[in-house]
Amino acid sequence: MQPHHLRARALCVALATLFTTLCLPAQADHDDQATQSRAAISADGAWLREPPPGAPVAGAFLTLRNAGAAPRKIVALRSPLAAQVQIHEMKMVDGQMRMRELADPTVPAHGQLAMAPGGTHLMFMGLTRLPKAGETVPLSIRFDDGSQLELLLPVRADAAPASPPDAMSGHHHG
Ligand SMILES: [Cu+2]
Repeated sequence: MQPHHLRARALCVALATLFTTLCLPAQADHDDQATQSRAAISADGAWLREPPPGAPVAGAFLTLRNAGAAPRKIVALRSPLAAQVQIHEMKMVDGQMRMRELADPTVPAHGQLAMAPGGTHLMFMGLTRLPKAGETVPLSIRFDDGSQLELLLPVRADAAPASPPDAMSGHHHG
């Protein structure tokens, strides 16, 4: 009898997960925040900086929080807006702020991975078109446990550059 019980419980969990997944998009329409699936990871404060005309890249920012007891590694980032999406970190090299791809981006257990202007950020590279302030851009983040986060990033103009000259405008890659 024991295996039977276990199976029934597993089904319950599966249905609960499905229900949550089905419910969330409606909510997302209201607050244009993250739509998330079964991951223990959630995202907030997500936005994409409206790039200047002709820019090949756009920066985006968000905070990923991990409610789980295991660290979650990001294994893939995808958006219809860009040929490639990477996570970059800022490093001071020879007195110059440079950015480079973050190796093994991970959201620590019961911790967070914060991305904000001037620091670690998402870089949309090879833009397929120029996003405009007011629209939203889809981004999907896949983790090493197979879970996936589907986000809609509002595009915002960078109203007040906090620290001119903004390190982001340099865009030194490599
Ligand atoms: Cu970058």
